[in-house]
Amino acid sequence: MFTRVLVANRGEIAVRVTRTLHRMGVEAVAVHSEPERDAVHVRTADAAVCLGPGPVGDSYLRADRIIEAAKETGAQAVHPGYGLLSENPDFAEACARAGLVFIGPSAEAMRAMGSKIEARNRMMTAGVPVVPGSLEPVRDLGHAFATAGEIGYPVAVKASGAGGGKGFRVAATPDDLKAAIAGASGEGARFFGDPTVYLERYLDDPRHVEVQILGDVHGNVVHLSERDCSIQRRHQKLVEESPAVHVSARIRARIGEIAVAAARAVGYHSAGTVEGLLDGEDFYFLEMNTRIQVEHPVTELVTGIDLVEQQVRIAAGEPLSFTQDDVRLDGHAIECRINAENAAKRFLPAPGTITAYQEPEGEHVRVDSGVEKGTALLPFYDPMIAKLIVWGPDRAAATARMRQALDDFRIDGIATLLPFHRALLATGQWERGETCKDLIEDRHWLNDV
Ligand code: MV4
Repeated sequence: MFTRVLVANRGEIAVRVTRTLHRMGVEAVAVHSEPERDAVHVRTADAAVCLGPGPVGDSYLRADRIIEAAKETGAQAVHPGYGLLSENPDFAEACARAGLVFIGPSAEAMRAMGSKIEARNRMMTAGVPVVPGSLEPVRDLGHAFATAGEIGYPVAVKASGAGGGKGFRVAATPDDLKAAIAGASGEGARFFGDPTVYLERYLDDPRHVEVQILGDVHGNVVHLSERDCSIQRRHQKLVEESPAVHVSARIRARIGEIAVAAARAVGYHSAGTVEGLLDGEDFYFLEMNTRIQVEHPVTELVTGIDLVEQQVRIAAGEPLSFTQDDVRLDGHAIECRINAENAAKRFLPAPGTITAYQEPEGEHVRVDSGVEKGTALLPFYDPMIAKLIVWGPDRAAATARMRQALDDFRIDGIATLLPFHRALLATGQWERGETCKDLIEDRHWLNDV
């Protein structure tokens, strides 16, 4: 096992990774920007290296500085967290060249999943169901109209290099197709350097269901069941839960097997997520996320498995210590993302300084946070400052515990999503396990939270 690991991230995920490293008897090296030298994630680590000024391009995205920091401090491995450099295959390769273990999948697996068109083709070949549509890029408008006509309207237009909702448009009729392609292609070029788009059948109000998998370097792959992340605003997840509502044991077993097949198709090792759409009983592969995800704690609370510990053990070459049959689901877990945003003002980011901070406590209440009283929120970074995660024997009990914990959570000095979550979890739509799409995108009740 490693004796020192560099955590190449900030905020709550850096704190959370460090906590597991310490429990495993491994030292953690933090990295930070100049304005974050006193941040929680720096203080909890055993050593820290300053990367540069506040903007991520000058600090947390400086792969060269991070690798230098790991070498200087005697770390043997690098944990990238999520976002930032976590899905950058060039960074994973640069780590390897410097003699550092990248705690994540191979660069090849990341590249294979990075192109959505390539991923769709690989999955088709592996027998994994994908959303019906084209398996090739749109060549020109004439080709697009012909393909969309075969698929049938409405069609989804998606950028191949995209992920997480950028570069996604819907054409309800042929009249919308040209603009939808221009929109998706423009975003693909702008955000991912690739204007290539492809077409899928548009599913009306599907559920966003994703399966957590773990693979080791010896070829063992298991799934840890699914999460439902259907409650989103503009593709930003707000609430996640496990297990998914309205998923029977039979469907769970089937989508779990699909996810394991998807992971095997790219020789995947480490923790990964197979993201899909659930339309009635039909599950379709969308994309694979090759990192630890923000919402991983809900899976930890229903399986009792520490996913970061598993990532570290896998990176150290250990085989998985359990099989699929050993994975047991117990109860229900919910996570609310606590963003520094004002829901009443169209989720406008709310910078400022935290003047009072009191976390809820109690059995089966977990807070993963990277802030404290006095923390100044800087415009360069992710507005998600904490995650509130609870467990209960069933969904209703978990909901009741979450509502109490939301009431007990006090954050002063900035606007947060606490009032939004309190209001959302009190609705009948949440109680019935609906997707809450209409409730979040454009409802008047948000003006009061
Ligand atoms: C879709 C879809 C409907 N039909 N694809 C794209 C990015 C991913 N994160 C969600 N995406 C969707 N892709 C087809 N062919 C609907 C969505 C979608 C969505 C799905 C489930 C729950 C919430 C959603 C919010 C926005 C978009």
